[in-house]
Amino acid sequence: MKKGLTTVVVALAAVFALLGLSSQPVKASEPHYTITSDATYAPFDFQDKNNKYIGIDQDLLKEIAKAAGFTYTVKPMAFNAAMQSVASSQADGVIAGTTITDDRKQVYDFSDPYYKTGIAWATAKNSKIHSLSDLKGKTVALKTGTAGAEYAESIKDQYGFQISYFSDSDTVYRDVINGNSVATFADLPVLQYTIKNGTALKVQNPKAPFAAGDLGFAVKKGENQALLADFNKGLATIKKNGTYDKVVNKYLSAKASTFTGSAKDNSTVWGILKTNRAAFWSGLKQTLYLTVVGIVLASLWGLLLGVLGVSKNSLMRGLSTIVVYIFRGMPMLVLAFFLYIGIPAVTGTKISAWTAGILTLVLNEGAYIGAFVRGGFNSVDGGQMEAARSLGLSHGQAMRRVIIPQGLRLMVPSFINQFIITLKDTSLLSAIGILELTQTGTLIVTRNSQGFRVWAIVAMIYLVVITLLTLLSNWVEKRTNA
Ligand code: ASN
Repeated sequence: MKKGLTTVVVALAAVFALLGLSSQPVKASEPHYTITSDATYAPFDFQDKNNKYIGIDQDLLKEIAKAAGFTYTVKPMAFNAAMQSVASSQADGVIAGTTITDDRKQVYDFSDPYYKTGIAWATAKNSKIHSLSDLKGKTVALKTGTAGAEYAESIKDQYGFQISYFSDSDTVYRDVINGNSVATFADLPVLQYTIKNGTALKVQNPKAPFAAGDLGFAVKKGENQALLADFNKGLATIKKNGTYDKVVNKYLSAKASTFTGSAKDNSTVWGILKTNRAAFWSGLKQTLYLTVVGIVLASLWGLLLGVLGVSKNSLMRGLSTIVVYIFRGMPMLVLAFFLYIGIPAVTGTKISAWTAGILTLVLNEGAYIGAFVRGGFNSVDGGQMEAARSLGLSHGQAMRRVIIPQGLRLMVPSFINQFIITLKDTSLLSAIGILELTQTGTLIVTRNSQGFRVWAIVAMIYLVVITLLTLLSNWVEKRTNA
C-alpha cells in the first residue's frame, strides 16, 4: 500500500513538473489589467491557425496599450461570461465587439466607439425566407446576451417567431445551416466575414441594418476610469497615426487573408491535428492539470466529509450530511457560475477562473466522494467494530486501525469511477473561460468550421486519457489489495 502511494505521489509530482505552469512576470512600472473577450467573434476576436488570439479588437487593443502605456492579460470566453466578468469585478475591462446600448450603459462605462456598424439578419444560403414576416412560427437562433439577441427579442411577438439561445456564434451559424432554426440576428460585419470565409449563410437586406451597433470597450460603471481614459487616449493616437486603418484593413479589405488555414489543412483529421497540434496539446495539459489538482483536493475533502459522516459526534455527522446534500444537489455549471460570477459580484473580491474552477471540482466531486466514503465505512461489517472494541481498542483506534483500512479498500472502485467523472467534468469549466480541451475544440471549430472532425479528435483524446487513467487506477488498485 505504501509503495503504491509513493508511486502515485511521484507520478503526480512528475506531471506537475512537466506542466511547468509558471506565471508570467509583469513589468512593475506600467499598470496591468485583466481584459475579457469573446472567444469566437471573427473578425473582431478569434484564433488564427497558429492558435494566436487575433482580430480587429485584439490588434487594436495591442496598439492602444502600446500607445497609452499599459499591459494586460486577455481572457477569451463566451460573450455573456466576458461581460459578466466585468460587471462582477472579476476583470477590469471587456473588448468583445460589444455594442454600446442604453441598457448596458446602466452597468458599464463605454469608451468612445471604436467601430461603427449595425445589426443585420441572416438565413441559410438557399433559404426561402426573405422577409421578417416569413419568420412566423419558425425558430431563430441567437447568441445569449448579445445586442442582436436583444433586437430579435424586441420584434419576436410582432413577427411571431420562437428563439433558441446558444453561447457562441459558431453554434448559432451551425444551427441555422443545419435547419434547426431559420435565421439569426448579429452584427453585420461579423455575418459578412463568416460568409466570406465559407459559412453557408446569406445576409438578408445588408444595405439596411436594423439598429445602430457601435462597438465600444467597456469597464464596470464607475470603476477602472484610468483604464478607460487610457483606452480613449490610445484610440485617438492610433486613429491619428494611421495604425487604426491598417488594423481594420488587415481583416476587412478585399485582399485580407482568411487566417484560418488552407482547405488542405482542414479537410482531413490528420491535417487538423497537425495544424492545431500546439492548441490541442495546451488544452490537454490544462485539462490534465485541472483533473490532477481536482482529484487530489476533492479526495482529501471527500475523505474528511466521509470520516465526519461516521463520527460519533452527531453535530459533525449533521454537518457532513448537509455539505454533501448541498453540493451533490447543485449542478456543476451553476456552482461554477455562482463562484466565479455570483460571489464576486457581492463581495467585490476577485477570484480567478482557475481557482473558481478548482473549487467547483473540489466541492462537487468532493461531495460525491464524501457520500461513498461514508457508505464504505458504514458497510464494513459491524462485528469488526465490536471485535476491535472487545480487544481493548478505543473507538478512535478501532476506526483508524480496523474500519478505515477495510473501508478504503472497498472504496477503491468508487474512487476510480469518480476520477474518470472528474476528468470529464473539467469540460464544463470551459463555460467560465478556462481554456481546457473542450474550449480548445470550440475555438478550433469556430475557425475552421470542421465540427465533425474536430469533435471526433477531442472525443478521442478524452478516451485515450481516460483509458490511461483507468489503467493507472487498476494498477494502483492491485497494489493496494496486495
Ligand atoms: N455585438 C455583440 C453584442 O454586443 C457582441 C458579441 O456578440 N460578441 O451584443
